[in-house]
Amino acid sequence: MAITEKYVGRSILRKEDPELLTGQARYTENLTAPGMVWMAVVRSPFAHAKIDGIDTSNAAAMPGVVAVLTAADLEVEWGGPLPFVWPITEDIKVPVHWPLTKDKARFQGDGVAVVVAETRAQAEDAAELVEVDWSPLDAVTDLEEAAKDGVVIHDDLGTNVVVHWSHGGGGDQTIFDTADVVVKERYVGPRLIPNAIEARACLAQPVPAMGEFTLISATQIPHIARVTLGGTCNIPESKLRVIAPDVGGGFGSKLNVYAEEALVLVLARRLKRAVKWVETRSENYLATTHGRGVIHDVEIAATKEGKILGFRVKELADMGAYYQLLTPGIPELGGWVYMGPYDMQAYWYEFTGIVTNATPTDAYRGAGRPEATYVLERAVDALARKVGKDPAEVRRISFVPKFLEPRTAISGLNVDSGAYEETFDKALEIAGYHDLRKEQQRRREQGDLKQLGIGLSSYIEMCGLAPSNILGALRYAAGGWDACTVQCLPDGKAVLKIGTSPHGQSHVTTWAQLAADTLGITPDDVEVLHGDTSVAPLGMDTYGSRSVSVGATALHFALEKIKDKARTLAAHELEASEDDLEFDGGTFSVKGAPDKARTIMDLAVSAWHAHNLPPGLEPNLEATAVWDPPNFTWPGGTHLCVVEVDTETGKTDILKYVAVDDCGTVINPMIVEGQVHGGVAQGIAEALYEEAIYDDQGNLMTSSMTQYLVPSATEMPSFVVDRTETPSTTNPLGVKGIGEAGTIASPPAVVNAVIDAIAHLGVTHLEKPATPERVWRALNEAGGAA
Ligand code: MCN
Repeated sequence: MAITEKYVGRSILRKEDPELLTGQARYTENLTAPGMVWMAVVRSPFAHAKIDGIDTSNAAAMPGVVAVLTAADLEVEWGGPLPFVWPITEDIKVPVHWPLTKDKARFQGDGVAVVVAETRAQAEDAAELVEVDWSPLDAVTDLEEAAKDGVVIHDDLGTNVVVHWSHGGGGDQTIFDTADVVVKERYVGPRLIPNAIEARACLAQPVPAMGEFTLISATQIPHIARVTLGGTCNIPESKLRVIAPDVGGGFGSKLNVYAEEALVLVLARRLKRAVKWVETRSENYLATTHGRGVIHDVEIAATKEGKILGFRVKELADMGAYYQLLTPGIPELGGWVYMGPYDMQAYWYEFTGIVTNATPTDAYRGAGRPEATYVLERAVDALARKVGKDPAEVRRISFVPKFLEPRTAISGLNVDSGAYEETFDKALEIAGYHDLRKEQQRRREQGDLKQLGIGLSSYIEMCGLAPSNILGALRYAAGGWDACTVQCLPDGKAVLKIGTSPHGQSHVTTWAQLAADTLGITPDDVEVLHGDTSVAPLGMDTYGSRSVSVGATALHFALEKIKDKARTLAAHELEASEDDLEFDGGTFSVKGAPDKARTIMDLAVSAWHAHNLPPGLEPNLEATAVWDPPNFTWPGGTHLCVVEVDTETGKTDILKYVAVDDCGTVINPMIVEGQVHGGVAQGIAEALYEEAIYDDQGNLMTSSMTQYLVPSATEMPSFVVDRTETPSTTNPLGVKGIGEAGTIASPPAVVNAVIDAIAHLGVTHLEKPATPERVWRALNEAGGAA
């Protein structure tokens, strides 16, 4: 008997959790290998300094030290520099990025040598004794200063201004000259430092006789790492297996291929021993990519009633000292969504990428889209103030009306579907918007010390990366497809080998729910294997909220293939025509004769013993599908934040946070809520707490959690999460991504709320993070402090 119960759409508990919650997870840091040695990296203490010489002798003499090697020593090992796969324009200038730098350090933390020793402590102690003869140079971390080329970071490029990309505009640009109202604003978005619970770690194991290597890495992208590291390290792809075991979060920072992964591989080859490296939290702050780091000049055009007509954006984006895997592609990704959910007639976006003496930037949850949403939603509030309207009203009259078929946006891409006013209305209703405005008015009139602010943020995002042909047109080196193999085993269970690589997103549970519904079994009967290029060789990994839209759709098509084959087999066994079979809940039955039936799992047994197969049918019930999406998916929604700002101290307390998102059809509501919770927490951190600060010598001042304020659960409000479901037209499941939505939507909701609380006291602008000090200063400057 097949199970007829349906699992999709239900909040079933995570299959991943028992292992994680009982300490049986396999993180890279827990893993070991026979004969393993440890690597430590010697990093530059200077942001910009010439290397006049390196003396390794003291370090080499330390107990347990196996090797001390510099860039010059390792030169012969490389097939090429570290991978950079997104040269977004033909004339982009590409800084050469080797795993260790030879001539000079270009950011604090740039690696110059490695020490390999029998233990981690021995390697780290000896690394401190590597003597580098430095000649410090002037450093530049300020974007506008760097653009002046007073200090040039890459001599061979001759400039720090490395790329200029423009969307090319959409609609009628004269609107910015003729509109009733044009509001111009400048917003500065500081760098953010990703803080996954597990820092990075990698372990390379060689099989010297075979020239083979296994790299175990805390990565989001085992498949992409395999292709690209093969090139950097001169290892044929067929000889390199990459395993991402349990990975403790990434938030985009592990969507990268790092120097340390390349280094452990070439050291394993050279030393013929397994080599391991584990990042310390301080190293994580310096050597793992940062996010954001942008300055935006924007103009929003509107009618005098506040109907938005156009948005024009010029962005400066901090690339850091080198490109990592995707660096200049990140602002470009945002370049397609600055129109948000609004029906505009004119659009312009351009950005200039600038190299600085700071850690390279790259993807950080949202990657370009939080930057876009932040400046648009801040500008919408500024516009509302200018025309004297309620910010809710300005949004409501500007939304694109509901559409259920693809619609071409002013930025030129096709949006799959959208119902922005529905999420908006729901958010306002849940929050009790009109009562909140009354309460705000009451406090204003009474001159309360604690003023109330209401912040809105309506957003869309472009995720489900991505149609390969569009990626190609955007000059990205890889495709955007994904894959899944389904094996139905004779014991009534199924195995899925999936191409995505979860690190907190619950793919094991979600994929099992989908498979269980088709196969007529329970999610517990489904084993989901991932994150190992030898087990699931086909895949493009996890980022860009793509896994459900692309990867689970590949599962859907693999299940369709299984059904097709099972139908043929069922017809054969039941001596019926395929057309006379009905399929429901994992069972084929003959129309009108429900007793004549075969479950898919019965047929898996038949396919296995192969005693009586139709001619030509292969003896297995197994299928692989590779799916390349025809479009992105476009979630949207409205977030609403209610804050209380203490006008004496500048401190903000969040009283209420309402998130109404639309990610199309939902597979597991509990997991979707969890994704929104995590994303909103990150966005609140961005809005109120987190900011990477460099001094004028390029020293990272926020180099640990004591200075870089990652909020804890106690700083978080209780979130009210709701949704609408407008199915995507991009895939047959109707799903859109949700992994980044919270981070994209929340920062402007929070900052708009803080400004809304004190705008009547003269504060109409604040930069992120809106710390108590920043708010207090702004209130004092405006003369509005209590
Ligand atoms: N889901 C669903 N129905 C939908 C959409 C999603 O049930 N319509 C559920 C599924 O369970 C799915 C999960 O939500 O497993 C996330 O799906 P999706 O939106 O496709 O996102 P990805 O799995 O591709 O995850 C990537 C995304 C990104 S880009 C970042 S950054 C991020 C994030 O997910 N980093 C995370 N969420 C994270 N969560 C954790 N715990 N840790 C991170 O590092």
